[in-house]
Amino acid sequence: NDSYKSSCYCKAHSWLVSLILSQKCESILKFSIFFFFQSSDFLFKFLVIGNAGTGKSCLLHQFIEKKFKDDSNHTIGVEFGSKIINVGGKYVKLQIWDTAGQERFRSVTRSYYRGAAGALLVYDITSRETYNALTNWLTDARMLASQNIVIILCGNKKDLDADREVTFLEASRFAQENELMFLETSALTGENVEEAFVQCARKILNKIESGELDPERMGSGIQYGDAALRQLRSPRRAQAQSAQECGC
Ligand SMILES: Nc1nc2c(ncn2[C@@H]2O[C@H](COP(=O)(O)OP(=O)(O)O)[C@@H](O)[C@H]2O)c(=O)[nH]1
Ligand SMILES: [Mg+2]
Repeated sequence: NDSYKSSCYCKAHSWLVSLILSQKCESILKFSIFFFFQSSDFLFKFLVIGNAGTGKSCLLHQFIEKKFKDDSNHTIGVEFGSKIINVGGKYVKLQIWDTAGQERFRSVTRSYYRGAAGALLVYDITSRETYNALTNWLTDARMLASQNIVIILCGNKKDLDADREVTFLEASRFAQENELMFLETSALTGENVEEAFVQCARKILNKIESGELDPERMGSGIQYGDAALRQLRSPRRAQAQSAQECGC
């Protein structure tokens, strides 16, 4: 009976080893490598704001999944998405919040805005009404998130040029006057979608590097990622810190 048990253990063990070595485990291994080694330097909270129907959920979906979300349900959508991007050699994890229908009732809460570092402010190039609403969205973002929030204006549905109601020139003037970056995007074709998020993240990084933004300030919408924390905990920094603490 004992020898039967040990042969079973032996078989289970060799099965486990062969499973680990088999190709089936390749994806698990890849995932673990990504999980353990692709750590981020920073984490930014992002918002996607603008009138309902402008394509905010589709932009988020296109950015995360790299495909167009073609079910047109407004309320059921991605409410939250996150993605790590490489910006000039730094890994930045974006935590992106989508209003997911709340904008219809103008009940986007204060907590939704709180501590956001960046935002995509979206209008629809085929709808002047959505463009006219931009000032209100902008006021809310600057008042409820932060005066320093970095905003990129996105004129979405660029693919529907024939139905355009807002010219590129007009919107770029608005962006300039209000210190916004500006791009026309298409969540349908994917044009400029990744660029919008990356440009916004790059501007935030530049502001951190120039000292204009302090990631350690409460509510900055920025956190150090695990890679940066490892650097912060490096021996040289620890030495400097202990020297400061002991007053030598
Ligand atoms: N042609 C075109 N349609 C789009 C684009 N983005 C979104 N839509 C459509 O616009 C509608 C509203 O999109 P949705 O993402 O739900 O808007 P939200 O309410 O701002 O989140 C949907 O029917 C989408 O299919 C785009 O870039 N081009
Ligand atoms: Mg939506």
